[in-house]
Amino acid sequence: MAAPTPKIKLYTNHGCPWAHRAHITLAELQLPYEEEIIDLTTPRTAEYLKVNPRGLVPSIDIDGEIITESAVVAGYLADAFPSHLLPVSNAPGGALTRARIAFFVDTFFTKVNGTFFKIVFAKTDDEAAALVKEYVDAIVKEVEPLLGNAAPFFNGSDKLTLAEALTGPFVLRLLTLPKHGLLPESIISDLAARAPNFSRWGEVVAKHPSVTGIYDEEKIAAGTKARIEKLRASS
Ligand SMILES: N[C@@H](CCC(=O)N[C@@H](CS)C(=O)NCC(=O)O)C(=O)O
Repeated sequence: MAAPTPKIKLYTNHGCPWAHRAHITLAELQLPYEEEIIDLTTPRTAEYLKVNPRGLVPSIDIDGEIITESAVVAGYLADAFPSHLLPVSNAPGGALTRARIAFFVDTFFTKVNGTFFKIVFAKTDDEAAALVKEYVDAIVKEVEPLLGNAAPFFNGSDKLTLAEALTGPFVLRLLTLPKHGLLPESIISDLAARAPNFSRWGEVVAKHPSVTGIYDEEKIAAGTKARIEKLRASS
């Protein structure tokens, strides 16, 4: 008998890359869910603070259990509904694949991604160019070697894995925001020249329907531009 479908409510905001991780995971798992959009421009309601006392998105309510923090939400869903995203740890090779995915995600976020929004919010072209170099150097050194066997997804997988569910929102922004003038276009050509594995992988990740699903590129670009203008006006 098939397991009963869980009742899932996702508290989210479509502009948030962390919340985007939960959307990708739910899409890949083909789990139906209701969503509640949390307005991040105003203080959180007392009702939402009961769901997540930190006031952040995403959070999920799954059959009455609340789970917060995007990596925990995505990891929980991937564990609770075993699929191509993440092998169970006692499957042959399962623990090793899980370790590889965990290391890849840790590397992307501890060695590379911190520079990303610094580029977007750089105050001068020179500052942006130096940060682009820092970003590309880190990809070349830390991430490129981990994507040698991508086919086209992480670790030889022909389907998205949890590695892409967790990094995809940022890869998508990296590859789409340059055409809106929010990152120097050179970041794309530098990556193509110096990190071919990453570039090939990034292209397929950024086109995958589960990754593009909730992404409104024009709206994200306009929102980011407005945030930059606000920051400049206040500094
Ligand atoms: N570590 C958190 C970060 C989530 C996060 O920063 N969400 C932002 C939106 S992108 C948020 O809810 N911000 C509301 C606020 O800071 O008031 C996670 O991974 O879930």
